Amino acid sequence: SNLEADLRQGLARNELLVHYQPVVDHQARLVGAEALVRWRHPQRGMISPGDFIPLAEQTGLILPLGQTVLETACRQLQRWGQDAATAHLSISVNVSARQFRQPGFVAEVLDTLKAHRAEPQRLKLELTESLLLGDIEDTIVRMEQLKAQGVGFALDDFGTGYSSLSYLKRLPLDQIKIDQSFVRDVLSDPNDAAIVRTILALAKSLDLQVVAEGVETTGQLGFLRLHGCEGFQGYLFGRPVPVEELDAMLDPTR
Ligand code: G
Ligand code: G
Ligand code: MN
Ligand code: NA
Repeated sequence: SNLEADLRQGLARNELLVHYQPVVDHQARLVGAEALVRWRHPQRGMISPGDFIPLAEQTGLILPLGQTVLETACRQLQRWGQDAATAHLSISVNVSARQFRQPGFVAEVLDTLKAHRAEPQRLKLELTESLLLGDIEDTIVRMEQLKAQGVGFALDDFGTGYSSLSYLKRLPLDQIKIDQSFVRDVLSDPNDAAIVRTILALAKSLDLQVVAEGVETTGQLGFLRLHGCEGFQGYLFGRPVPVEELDAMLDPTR
């Protein structure tokens, strides 16, 4: 398709860039950021990933695209690592199934960390429940290989997929991210409130960190905190922004 040729060219011309959305703790302190890819198309302007990630997955362009995002994130981790004020920050990177299943994935991630002198402990990979539907043994092996070097894992969009609770127990996860669709109406929809409370209790009993996504109001934040949530992401704390804007939020004098 037209868009496919455009995307191929866009990758070659460095039109893909990464924005960062803040992730904060229970005291609203910045603990890290999620890397979210953007495409600055020369004619169409900024294109959001929802409009090209599916195409990238179909065509295999997700492999070079994913590698570009990973390199950008590792470069940023190395920069933050140089400064005591930012050395604690982590970056979460979304990983597509096709990327994760490619034979060289583990080596590619470790090589990229090493090449950019980024600390593996500061990198989190976000997997989705649909990715877990594949070969579970293979998934665990890959995760363990990366975890052995310090890389962390989050289960993204939690609650929207089909992952069974036995998977959740077997996988070496560090964190689950409550999907924003449950957070949106958590104050008005008793079902969403029950789901969110259940996810938080489950995470606690499995000793998993939780990040609630799509937090837009102090009311939602209050509910989440009341039920033990300790990590938050959403417009209340900040939209995805270029890294310069995130740095300015950290230190307004810089
Ligand atoms: O950023 P946005 O606000 O529009 O993201 C839309 C979707 O695109 C999300 O589901 C997100 O997980 C996905 N996405 C964003 N960046 C990346 C990326 O670098 N790799 C993959 N695989 N998905 C991404
Ligand atoms: O699917 P994933 O969770 O990786 O992607 C996060 C998506 O959610 C991105 O598209 C991001 O722009 C969007 N997002 C982040 N915070 C908020 C928020 O507070 N409200 C809404 N509506 N969307 C958000
Ligand atoms: Mn995500
Ligand atoms: Na999500």
